[in-house]
Amino acid sequence: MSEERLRIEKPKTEAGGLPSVFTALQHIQQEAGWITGTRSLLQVNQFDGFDCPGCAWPDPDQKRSAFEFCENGAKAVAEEATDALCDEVFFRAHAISEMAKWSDYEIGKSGRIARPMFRAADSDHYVPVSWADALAHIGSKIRSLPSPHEAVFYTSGRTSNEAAFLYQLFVRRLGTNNLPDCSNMCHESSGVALTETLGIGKGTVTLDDFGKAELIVIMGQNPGTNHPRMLTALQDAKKQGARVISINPLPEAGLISFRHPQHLVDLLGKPTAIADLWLPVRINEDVALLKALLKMLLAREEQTPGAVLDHDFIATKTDGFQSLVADLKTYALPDLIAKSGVPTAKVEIAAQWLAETKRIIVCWAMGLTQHLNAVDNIREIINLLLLKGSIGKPGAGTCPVRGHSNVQGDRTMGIYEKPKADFLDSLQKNFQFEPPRAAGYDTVESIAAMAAGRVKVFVAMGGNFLSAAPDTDFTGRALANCELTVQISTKLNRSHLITGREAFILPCLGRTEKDEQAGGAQFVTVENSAGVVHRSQGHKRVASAHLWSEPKIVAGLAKATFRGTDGMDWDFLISDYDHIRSAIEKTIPGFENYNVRVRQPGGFYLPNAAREGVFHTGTRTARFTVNALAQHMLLDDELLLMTIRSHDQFNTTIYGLDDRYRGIRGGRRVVFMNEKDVVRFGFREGERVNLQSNYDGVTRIAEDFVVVPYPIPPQNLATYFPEANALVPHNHFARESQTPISKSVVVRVVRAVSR
Ligand SMILES: Nc1nc2c(c(=O)[nH]1)N[C@H]1C(S)=C(S)[C@@H](COP(=O)(O)OP(=O)(O)OC[C@H]3O[C@@H](n4cnc5c(=O)[nH]c(N)nc54)[C@H](O)[C@@H]3O)O[C@H]1N2
Ligand SMILES: Nc1nc2c(c(=O)[nH]1)N[C@H]1C(S)=C(S)[C@@H](COP(=O)(O)OP(=O)(O)OC[C@H]3O[C@@H](n4cnc5c(=O)[nH]c(N)nc54)[C@H](O)[C@@H]3O)O[C@H]1N2
Ligand SMILES: [Mo]
Repeated sequence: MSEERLRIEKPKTEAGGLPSVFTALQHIQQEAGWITGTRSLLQVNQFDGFDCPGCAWPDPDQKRSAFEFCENGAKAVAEEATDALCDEVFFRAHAISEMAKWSDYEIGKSGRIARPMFRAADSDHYVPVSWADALAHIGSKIRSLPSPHEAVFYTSGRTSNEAAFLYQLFVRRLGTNNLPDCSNMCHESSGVALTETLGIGKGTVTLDDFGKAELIVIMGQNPGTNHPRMLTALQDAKKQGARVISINPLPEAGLISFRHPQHLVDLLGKPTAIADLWLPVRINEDVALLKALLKMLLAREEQTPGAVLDHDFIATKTDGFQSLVADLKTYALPDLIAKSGVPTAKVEIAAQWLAETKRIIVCWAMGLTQHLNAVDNIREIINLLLLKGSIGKPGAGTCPVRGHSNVQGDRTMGIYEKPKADFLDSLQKNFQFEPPRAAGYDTVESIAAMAAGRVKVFVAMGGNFLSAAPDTDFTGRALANCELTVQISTKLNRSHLITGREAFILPCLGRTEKDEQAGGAQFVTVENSAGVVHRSQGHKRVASAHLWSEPKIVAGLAKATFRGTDGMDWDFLISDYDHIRSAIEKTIPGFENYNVRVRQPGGFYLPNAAREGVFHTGTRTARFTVNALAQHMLLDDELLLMTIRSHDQFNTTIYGLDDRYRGIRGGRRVVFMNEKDVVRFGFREGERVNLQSNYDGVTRIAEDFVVVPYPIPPQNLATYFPEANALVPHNHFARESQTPISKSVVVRVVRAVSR
């Protein structure tokens, strides 16, 4: 992509406001036209409408306004509701090798995929294929594999509960747990740490808790861009007197101040300041910072015994406190603070606020989960909350802010390569088959297995595996090494262009569209970040008559694979999704009376023991843990790179080329660098550079980035995902959760030779 139009402006200090309104309307108008677009927008997050395909931020339980969406939700809706169509004429006109040269932005603008398409071996074109032929071909290929473990079934987190449940049932009936998902690259580290320490892999807070909290800490998360509706919750919390601390290498406009784009008073008056305190931590030094804060809390407790820690909670509900105290004694406070990079005075204010409050919420996202020691990051947060007794009471708790709108629900439905025995027992009992017990491949293991030829068939329920996964070239070769790749998708992306020897695109309905099955119009259900299960129903006319719903596609795959030998009535299940929900109800605890409760406005909460102060861990108590500091031995010319999202993208879907809040216009190949490093390396603003990483003797290069001096800690860099994924080694990932190290890649920056 040419970066000739790139403009660098001053970063903004305010999110929302009129520019949000204008941008939202512009995307809607350009993609879907005024009438369809506006009609769709008015159904977002309404009780009888569809769940926003953007993020997983919860909706208010009771009162909803007519406008329960944000600027970026509007972009997500516009992206799907586009009237551009990627049909057989399009595929005839464009060879696959030609499209592979387009930018992600250009690929995404091709429109909605209109019908099933097939790429034959050695062909450079997709051609139309009927559903019957496509499914028969895929089914026979899967059947012919010597072992079911030679197939991998990926899921992205937009898939509904109904589709996800059927998908895992199909895959396990086939005989494998090869069910990697986007969560492996996302909040896996949170799930692992939370399960170990609190006995549940999900967060504990509800939207209501924000109004009751005294202190909200936001770590490694950029809500102004990625969860804009969270700013409303923060604004309300602040009106109730809560303080907000942001812990982030970047100042992030949305955490500085906010004008609610739908409140006239806000648009005309003063914006609400969001973070009362910003701790500019160095990339991946959160453990050092948290340890410093823990030490300061213990010191304050010694000065005023009983005033800082919740001894009662520690004594009755936790274990491991003494080991934590002993470990903290081995560190010198000044060393920890120096390592964190945060000025001492700021750390002291944070410690004081933590000391004097009792109802604390900690929110976090990808800034903590995508590092070698990501699980440690989250365990250290738990240490903090446990010291304060800030778990299992109103206005306090954990808030891992989820990404995809149903990523949490997909896990609840069993999309997981390491399913629990209870879940498999339940499948066995209800569906009369012997489910596979051995763990399957997660995302990074799937890549390695495809590269090594151990996996021959790759099926993706949504997502864009190639661009989302680390190590783009390696992952591309791994996919190309497969005999067959199958993508179930709404829109064209790079994973359709780097394929196995043969490839299919199976086009599906999106969230916004009407879903008619034999039993009439259907709705699906999803689970948000707060564990609320609710319905989602699109009302828009389908983009093409050839589209199938995701549940119908899964049923089609299962029927074509088993050809009746599995004794399952897949047609019955999909004729009315109530039947799928009844099957879920029988299999998974917490879904009692599913079909009735999910029809109530706003749905229902799933049980969450940790929220009630009950911890299903090995010891039946919440667990303090001892974690080591991050170790980065950077050479003088090495820097630590985080790959982050711009304001104009949803993961690998690029809505536009601006990152308005950070002052970037008209381009994406930028690298944010501390002013001192710019000078130290002799670069200038706007200069073109290449980024290089080197792991285990393998050099990876991403070319042609523009240097942008920026308020980021020294020796730290930021650039956008997915452009920089080529630098992320596929075989370096978080210990315990195997999440790629996308937020701490060691790189060198070298001047690009002018062209
Ligand atoms: N509009 C929009 N919404 C989205 C998405 C999208 O792409 N676009 N993606 C969705 C998905 S799947 C997800 S997972 C979420 C992602 O939501 P976020 O996690 O907010 O996304 P990132 O842009 O990856 O931002 C990471 C933040 O962490 C900070 N950070 C990076 N490294 C560190 C570190 O070492 N320590 C600390 N303390 N901070 C660090 C970065 O400066 C940045 O502010 O958003 C979801 N919502
Ligand atoms: N370097 C780096 N890499 C990262 C990250 C990072 O921060 N840095 N973040 C990671 C994270 S948090 C995540 S969650 C992953 C995201 O990984 P994925 O979930 O695999 O990627 P997405 O870009 O969200 O997928 C977009 C595609 O989904 C399809 N799609 C959209 N809606 C639907 C639908 O309703 N049904 C179906 N079947 N398909 C649909 C469209 O074809 C679209 O092109 O990326 C990860 N990769
Ligand atoms: Mo994510």
